[in-house]
Amino acid sequence: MIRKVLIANRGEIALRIVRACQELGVRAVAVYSDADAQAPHVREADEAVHIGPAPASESYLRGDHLIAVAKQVGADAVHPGYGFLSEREWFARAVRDAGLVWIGPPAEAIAAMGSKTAARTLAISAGTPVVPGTTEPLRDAAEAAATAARFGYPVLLKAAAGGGGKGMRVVREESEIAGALASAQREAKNAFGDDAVYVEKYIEGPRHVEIQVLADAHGNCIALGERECSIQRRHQKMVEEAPSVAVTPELRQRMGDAAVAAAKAAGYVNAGTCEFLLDRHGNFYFLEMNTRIQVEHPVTELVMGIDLVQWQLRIASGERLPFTTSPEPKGWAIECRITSEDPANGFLPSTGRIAHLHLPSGPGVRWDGGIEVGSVVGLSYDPMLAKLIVFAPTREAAIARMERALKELVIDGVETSREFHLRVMADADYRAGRVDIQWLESRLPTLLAQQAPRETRQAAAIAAALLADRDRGSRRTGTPSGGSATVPGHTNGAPAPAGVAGSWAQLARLENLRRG
Ligand code: MV4
Repeated sequence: MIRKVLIANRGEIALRIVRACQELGVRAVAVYSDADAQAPHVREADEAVHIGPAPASESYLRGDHLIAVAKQVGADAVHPGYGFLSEREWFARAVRDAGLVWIGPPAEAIAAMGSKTAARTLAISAGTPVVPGTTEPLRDAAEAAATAARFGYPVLLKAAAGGGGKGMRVVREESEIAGALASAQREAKNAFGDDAVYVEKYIEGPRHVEIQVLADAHGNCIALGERECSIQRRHQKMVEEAPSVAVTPELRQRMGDAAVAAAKAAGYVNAGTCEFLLDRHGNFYFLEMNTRIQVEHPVTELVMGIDLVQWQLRIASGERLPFTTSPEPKGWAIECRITSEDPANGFLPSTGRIAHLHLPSGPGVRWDGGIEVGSVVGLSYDPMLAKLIVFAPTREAAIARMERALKELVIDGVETSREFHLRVMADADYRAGRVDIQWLESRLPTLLAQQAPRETRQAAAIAAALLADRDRGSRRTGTPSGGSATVPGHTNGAPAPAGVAGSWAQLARLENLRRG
């Protein structure tokens, strides 16, 4: 049995893991850099250990140090979260070699899925459909041309060690292939220290649909339905849903079986995700397997009614899965990744101190966050501040609920993606489910044109903060200081002095604007 877990991560996922530990009666040990001394994941954990300066390379990425800390505090297991060291084979191995339980898949499964060509070979051996293409690296331009001709243009050159789109080149005709091969190899060498590049048929305009799997150490492996992840920009997902409008129960069954077969071929244990491309004709192709808990896991939790992070701990403790067949999703869940980025400014990361924060709540709303008032948002880590997740009986109701929750949300102090997410929710294509992996980037001009100027948005957030503060003040004193302003949700009391009342009215107009 696991009694104490060291959480080798930060932010919202560290807090998410703390919560799972506490509900299971397991002690949670947080670690923190200089930048995170006051962070919520540190305060909520049962213990916390300082691990170094802000740069991740000197704190959250120091694997050997993290293992030493785990031993020191008497932890018996390590949870890596996502990002950082979560998919480093050597770290999983070092944790195991230190006599600690690794809350994740075996190091061998991480290694097998780490190489895209090895993952393709495994999938093929399991009978899981992959995109037509090769599994051997290309030797030269002549071989590239011959192979591309065999599969037919357009083709996609991909780095064998790849991921995140690095070392990838679309080639539409033979005249481009030599140049594309050279640049893909150069980029792959720089990014991964390995210049191996192979060929796939290029699939035009597919959706990105992934299947959650859960495997125990006793040979049971089940699929937990799909997530629709097509709404992404530069390989960063912005909105995820479960289920997908494009997946029928029959397709879900086939994709689930294919994912389970691939996971079993890799000797997979714990939570993992098989990524697929789904084309317009309903054909699906295995791309790769993510050997970690993913950012978007909550949408699966909500429609499947299970706690994936708790199951990660239970599986690592040797528990058996209680089901042998895949459950069907119930209802609809949508997640918006709330980032400290300014969509109006090329999604430039925004920094600052959270001055005011009002979190949405009410029916079907979940906030997985890592910030609070006073949090300093810097540039040392990923700009994702939190995930806003909603759950409702139908997709239409879930979209309405997300719009309502985004309107309730106030973050003052940094630029965020909140308004942008409101525009996505209002978009006709999005509402009709007409999206693919190119949709968001092609729709950006339209979505950005609807955005209010930055000054207006900032002023509106400040207005919300002032109105909230006024309402708190009137509750404390029992003598409302408000004026004649009427804002839904903001009760106003007795008339205020004339000049002040006018200011409140202006603030109220700004607040209405903020709510879209
Ligand atoms: C593809 C593809 C089209 N055809 N493979 C992007 C990163 C890596 N995980 C695989 N990727 C893709 N592989 C073939 N044969 C299109 C993409 C792709 C993509 C995939 C999933 C989610 C977002 C994407 C954005 C651009 C390209």
